[in-house]
Amino acid sequence: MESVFSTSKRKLLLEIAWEVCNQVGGIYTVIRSKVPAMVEKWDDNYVLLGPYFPQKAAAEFEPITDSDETEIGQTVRKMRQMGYEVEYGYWLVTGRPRVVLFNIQSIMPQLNAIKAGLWERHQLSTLNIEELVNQVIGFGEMVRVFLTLLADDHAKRVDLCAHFHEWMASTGLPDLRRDNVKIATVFTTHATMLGRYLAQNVDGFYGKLPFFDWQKEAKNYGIEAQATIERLSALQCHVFTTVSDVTARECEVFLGRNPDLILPNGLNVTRFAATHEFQNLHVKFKANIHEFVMGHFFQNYSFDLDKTLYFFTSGRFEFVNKGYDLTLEALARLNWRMREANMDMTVVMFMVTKQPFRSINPDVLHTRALLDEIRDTAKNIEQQVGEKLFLESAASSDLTMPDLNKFVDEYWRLRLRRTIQSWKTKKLPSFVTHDLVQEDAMTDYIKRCGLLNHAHDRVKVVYHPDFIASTNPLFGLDYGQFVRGCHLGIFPSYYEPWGYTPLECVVRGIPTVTSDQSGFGDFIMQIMRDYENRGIYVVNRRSQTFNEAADQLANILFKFVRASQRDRIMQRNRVESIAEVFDWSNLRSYYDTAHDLAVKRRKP
Ligand code: G6P
Ligand code: 1S3
Repeated sequence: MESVFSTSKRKLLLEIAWEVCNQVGGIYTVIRSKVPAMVEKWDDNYVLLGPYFPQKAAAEFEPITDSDETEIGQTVRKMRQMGYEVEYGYWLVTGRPRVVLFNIQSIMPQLNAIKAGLWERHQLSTLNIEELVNQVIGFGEMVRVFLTLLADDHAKRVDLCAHFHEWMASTGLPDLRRDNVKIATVFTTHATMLGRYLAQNVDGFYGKLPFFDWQKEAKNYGIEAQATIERLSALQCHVFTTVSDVTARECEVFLGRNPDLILPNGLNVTRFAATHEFQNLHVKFKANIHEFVMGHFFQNYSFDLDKTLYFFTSGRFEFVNKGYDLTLEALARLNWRMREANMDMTVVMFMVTKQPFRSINPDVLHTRALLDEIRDTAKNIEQQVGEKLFLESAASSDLTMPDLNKFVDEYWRLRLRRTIQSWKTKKLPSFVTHDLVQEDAMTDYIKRCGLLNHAHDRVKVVYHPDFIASTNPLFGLDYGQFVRGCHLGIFPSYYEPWGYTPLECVVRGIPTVTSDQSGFGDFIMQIMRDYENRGIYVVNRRSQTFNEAADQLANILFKFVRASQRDRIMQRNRVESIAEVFDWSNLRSYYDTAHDLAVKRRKP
């Protein structure tokens, strides 16, 4: 599509998000991974605006100290002269774009006046809002001031387009339109607040969707301010977009406008020149997971690690929305079917999320430490035997193999025996790795469906209530490495506007389960026919009951555990080969269309 930006003027694109230099969730991934593709097209004419949190920014922000006479540099100076605290510099991520970060504290004294104005002009009620919404309003106002100054001074010479992500960035948008500021606006919602709450709390949410009264529900859940900001932004921007057709269906009901465009999410995909390299990484990181599994389970009973598969799920603790209930239900059915079929395979399922905990469970840490001790002792014995065998062999004229036992001295024999003795226990391997502050829906469901890690269970469960990070002593892997070490990612979400987790498996060559109620699953069904053959399984949660969907998922898993190693290797190759579809160099074009359309609508 040919750009509609006027040819004589330079173009400047600003993207605004609460998660610029401030990682909270999925929007950070969208913005950060997209930077290289944006910079490739826009070069210096691409700038990001975000909030300034010194501790978070310290690691990824570098200030520009030289005098800067660009439009952005001039506007930053002007705002500072007005008394606002504004940081201006580079975001130290691949692509190194310019960023302007607003210190919200510097506008807080004016907060009440800003809120009164929002009520007067837009009937936005901010009574009893939580602290986060106060901060968001402060941020939105600073963004509004900045864009107004920028447009007043430079719109004659530069075509401006501002792209707002989510309500947390857009409280200033309605006033930009009201004041007729010369800037084209795009608003992308990455979910709807009401959808998120209602899907989690109302049975049969999708069937009831057309009949919800947004105002009544917003009041009911105490999210009037958030829902109203979302609605005002959707209604008043030049171009309204969301991340999937799935979320588009909610927009009309909750926000009163159908999205103009769908902007699917991508990643910055780097592929290896030789395919065996990612397969080798799978083997390498699987070895770390083997270590954890040995430490965790083998103190009580053992199983063949060559016949063990690692499944996992990961995401925020939205038990129903993320489909953790369905996953556990299907695993219980899989366990039963594997036992019935007398299978000698073992599945270890990692449920990775974030819940309040006091510390890693001391027993789990202790058994892990004892396993390390056994390894050290074995190494010492190996060294001792090796040296003595060498000396005896060199000195001997006898060709028979000496008795190796006599090379191990009493000290090491005893030490090995004692460590093994204190390691072995009759206690069942715990299904949760941390000492939780309180039991939760996950522990309840695990107990209810009897996945308690008995020796006879073919499916074992490890609930890890903390996100995976390389500093974590249990695995010593970062999240990407952990994904590579596993065999299958399971994400049959019930509410998921897009869902990066299955895509993060695909780009690492790991097969994955998603659902037709997730934006990613819906998208893959639209663009690909043989997705299942390629290692992307889509659970039907749109027209099936919970019970039917659990059966479908159990069937998928059962088929997966019966596949041969050769089949798994080939499937990993096939899934990895589609990664490029999701590279931003391909998906950026959706954003280009949105920006072109916004400018066209601002000055038809
Ligand atoms: C990769 C390696 C193979 C290895 C296999 C294990 O493909 O290149 O050498 O045998 O992974 O696969 P599995 O599915 O059993 O973990
Ligand atoms: C949202 O983050 P979430 O996990 O709260 O935005 C993400 C990026 O668009 C999206 O992947 C996810 O489904 C949404 O829910």
